[in-house]
Amino acid sequence: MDLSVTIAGVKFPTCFMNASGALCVTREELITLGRSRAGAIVTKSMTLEPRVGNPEPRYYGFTGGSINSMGLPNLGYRAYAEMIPELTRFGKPVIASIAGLCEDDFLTMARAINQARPDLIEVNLSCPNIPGKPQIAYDPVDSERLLKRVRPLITVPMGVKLPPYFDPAHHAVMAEVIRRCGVDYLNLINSVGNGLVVDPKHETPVIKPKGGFGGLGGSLIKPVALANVRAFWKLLEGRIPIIGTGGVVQGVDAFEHVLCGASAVQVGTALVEEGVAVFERLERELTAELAMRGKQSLEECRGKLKEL
Ligand code: RRO
Repeated sequence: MDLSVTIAGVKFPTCFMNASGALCVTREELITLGRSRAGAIVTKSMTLEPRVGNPEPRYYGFTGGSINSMGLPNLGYRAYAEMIPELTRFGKPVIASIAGLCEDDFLTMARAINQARPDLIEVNLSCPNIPGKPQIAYDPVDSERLLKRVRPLITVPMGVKLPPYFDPAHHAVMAEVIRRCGVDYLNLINSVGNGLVVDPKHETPVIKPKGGFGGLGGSLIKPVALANVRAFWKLLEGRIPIIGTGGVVQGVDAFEHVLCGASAVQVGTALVEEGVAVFERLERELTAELAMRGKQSLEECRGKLKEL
C-alpha cells in the first residue's frame, strides 16, 4: 500500500513521523530518525539558546499514556541550523520546530532557520511546560500578531502547532486566526497541558517540575486530538492540511485521524516507549486496516468520517 502523502507541496514517503520532542533532540537521535522508516525528521522545538530543560524526573509513561514536563531541552537553533543540510540528505522532509520564549525569539529563529532550508518550518505556539509562560495559542490576539510577523520571514511552507481546545467557540476563533495568517499546514495537537499523575504508593506526583503538572500524551488524549482535527478540518473546509498528533499507538488510530481530516500523523508517546521500530509496525497495521476495508489510498479516506 502506498502510504505516501503530500502536505503543502512537500512529499512524505509515509504518513508516519515523530512528534516534535520524541527522540529528536540530539544529532544522533535525528540521524536515527533519518535511517528509520519515519516519513520525516521533525526536530525538537528549538530556542534561541541551548537549554538543559526542567529537573528530572520529567517524563513518565504509564498504561494509556504519558506525562511530560521536559521544559524545552534542546541544542539551540544555531546547532540545528548547522545540522539541517545533513538531515535533508535522508530523502525525507525535515521539519524544523521553533519555540521562542518571547515573540522576538521566533523572528530571529525564523530568519536563520529559513536560511538553512528545512523542507518545512513549524511554529510551536503550544509548549505547556515553561514555568510562568502561558501557551501562546491560548491567546488569539498574541497568536495572530506573532504569526503575522513571522510569516514574511519564512519562504518554505509554514506550519503551526496548536494546543487542544475544548470549546467550539475557541476552535472558531483560532480557525479565523489561522486563515488570516497564511498558515500552510496545522499540527493538532500538542500535549494536553497541565495534567497531574499521582503515584499513590509514594504519595507523590510522578514528575518533578511544576509540582507534578505536565503535558499528557498517548492513547488517553486520542479523543481530544480527533476532535481538534475534525473541528479545524470542518472550519477550514479541508483547505489547510492537518498533521494529526495524539494517541497514535496502533494503525487504526492513524486511520481514525485520517477519517477526521488528517493528511499525516505524528507519534510521540508510542515512539518514546517503543523506539523507531514503531514506524514499521504502524505502516504494517495501517496497510492491513486499509486493505481490510477495500481502501486503495489514504486520500480516499481523508475527512470522510460518516456522521450519524
Ligand atoms: O519541552 C517540553 O516540555 C514540551 C514542549 Br516544547 C511541547 O511543545 N510540548 C510538550 O508536551 N513538552
